[in-house]
Amino acid sequence: MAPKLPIVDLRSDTVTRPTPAMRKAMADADVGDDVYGEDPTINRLEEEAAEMMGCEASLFMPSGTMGNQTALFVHCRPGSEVVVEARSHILNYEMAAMATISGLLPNAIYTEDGIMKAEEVLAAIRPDIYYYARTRLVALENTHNMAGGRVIPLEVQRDIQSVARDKGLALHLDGARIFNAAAFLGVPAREVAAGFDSVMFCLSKGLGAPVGSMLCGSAPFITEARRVRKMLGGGMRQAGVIAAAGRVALQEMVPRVAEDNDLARRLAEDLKGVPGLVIIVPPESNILILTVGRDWYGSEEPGEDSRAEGFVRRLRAHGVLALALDGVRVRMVTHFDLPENTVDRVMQAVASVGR
Ligand code: TLP
Repeated sequence: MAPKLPIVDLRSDTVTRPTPAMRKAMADADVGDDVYGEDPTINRLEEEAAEMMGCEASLFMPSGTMGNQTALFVHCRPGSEVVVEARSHILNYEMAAMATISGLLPNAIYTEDGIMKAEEVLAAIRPDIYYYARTRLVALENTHNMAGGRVIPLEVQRDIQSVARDKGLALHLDGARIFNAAAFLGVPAREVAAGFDSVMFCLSKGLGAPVGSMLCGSAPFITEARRVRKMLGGGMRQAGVIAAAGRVALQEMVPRVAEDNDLARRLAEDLKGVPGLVIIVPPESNILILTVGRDWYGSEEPGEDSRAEGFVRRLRAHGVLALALDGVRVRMVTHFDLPENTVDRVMQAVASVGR
């Protein structure tokens, strides 16, 4: 591994740098033109990813967003609806792509904890009356990023899948951090991926690859997805140089994501004793979201516009980076590229910024 970052960068698990093994694999990669299907490293990565998800085939994507949006485009027709949880990434952080690219409307279900129940999904599905849009797809997010990294239990997924199947809907999983979910549940990732028509997961989040996500599904689905990826400008050429890092990510980094989940849990244990900070849910994976109390971290300084931003700015002065999500919520995400003493560093920083 490269020397640990001197700062404690908890803004996201996307901030990790490729490991020495990844850099070596990148330098040594066999490559070809992937638009002709001739990049051997990409072809191997696609086989390995499909196998891990228990799918027939997979496709190397430049980003998770392109993976999700390609899946929606292939599964749906313009003018139809997609059932999503209200805080999902697909709805909130993909620049309205489902509307602009695929002509889709979200049908958002508001939940307390980020976990939709089968009855709620059933109630959201439009009846077959001519003046309604057709509901075409249900998308789940596991782990659920903005719900504090919550893991959707497998039985909840199965219940939703059975409702969706019954109604003839397609099912997509945004599994950007599927390996963190699998580690929490103590099952192989293919069990979390089971029962979906398509699954997207990221190589560039907790697994440390510099670029890339995988879209997995049946062979006919992936054939279509390959066309859509090209249409979106995502056809890549000798991208085996980056796929090589993705292969190392799958081989070497998957087994260790449980450590990231554990670090988030230990961080929460210590932070929950701090007055003025409330952890929204005990972390199940590598994401921790807390709310910042006004009395403790409210700012009198000019130009500071929110407690969360004020808190984050003060932490930064102590070498700890976190992400202000809105006026009151702050996110911290654990990953392998953090120093050994991360919990101590965070606690020291928090102690020095308090009232
Ligand atoms: N999430 C990123 C940012 O977009 C906020 C992060 O730091 O968490 N699905 C989920 C659940 C995600 O969390 C993300 C990225 C994506 C999809 C999109 O992946 P990319 O960034 O590769 O397009």
